[in-house]
Amino acid sequence: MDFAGKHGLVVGVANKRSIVWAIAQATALRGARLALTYQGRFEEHVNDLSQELGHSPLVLPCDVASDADIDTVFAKLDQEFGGLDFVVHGAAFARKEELSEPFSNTSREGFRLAMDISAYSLIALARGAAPLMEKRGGGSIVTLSYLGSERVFPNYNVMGVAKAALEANVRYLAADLGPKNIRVNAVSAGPIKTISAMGIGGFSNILGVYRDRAPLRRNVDTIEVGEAATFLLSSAARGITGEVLMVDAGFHVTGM
Ligand code: IMJ
Repeated sequence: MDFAGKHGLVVGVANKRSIVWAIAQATALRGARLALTYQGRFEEHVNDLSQELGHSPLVLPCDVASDADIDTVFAKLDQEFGGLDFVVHGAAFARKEELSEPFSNTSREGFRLAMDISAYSLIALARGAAPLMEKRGGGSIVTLSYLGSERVFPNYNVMGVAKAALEANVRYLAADLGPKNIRVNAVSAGPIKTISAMGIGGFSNILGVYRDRAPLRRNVDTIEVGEAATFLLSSAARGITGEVLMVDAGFHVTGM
């Protein structure tokens, strides 16, 4: 899996525990030049982290809820990279209330926000990336999902609905952009203690249940999720699109 001469955009890095940070490291290590975007409050962290990557990465602000921000990012990438080979999407957000109250209390605004940030943003990024990828004869887009898209997990609530929409986005984008040789896939990771797990009631218990029941009898880490994503981004996966690749130590196959 060689990324020499390849250019990638990585959206959704919060800190060094982020799954997308592991993907950034894995691709940069194999030769990719990256642009990392950050959402407002993560500027310092992402700036500091970027210095650990090779190939002088670009670091740009991007609120995925803003079409103007997204337009600015792709204009800059066109200028600096002259095209784009891959995109890594790891943006997700739901309000605290939606992740703690009964699901039937999900508010209209909470639903809209979770869908906008966690699902719609993949469509907006794919649309922006497509013309730059066409200049390279194609590209690969990878997003991050979770089994809560198909099964009910306590408190995952509106994020489960947003991940279901995200996985449907993967299939529809794969069909739409496939003729341009642009592939679109997701990695569905097992639970990992990242900033996205912070303040989630009973998260240690969830990790324990996965460890006990998963065929591999352990949890996964960001390095192995990063390497699976790197595979999907690489030419080794050139025949794969519209897929959701489970990286969860096999947990999803278990019945009881
Ligand atoms: C999140 C909530 C409830 C159960 C959960 C999770 N399980 C897992 C997660 C079982 C694995 C983490 N996950 C897969 C997510 O997609 C998390 C998304 C998320 C997390 C937060 C926390 C802080 C906040 N908003 C959030 N929005 C989305 O304010």
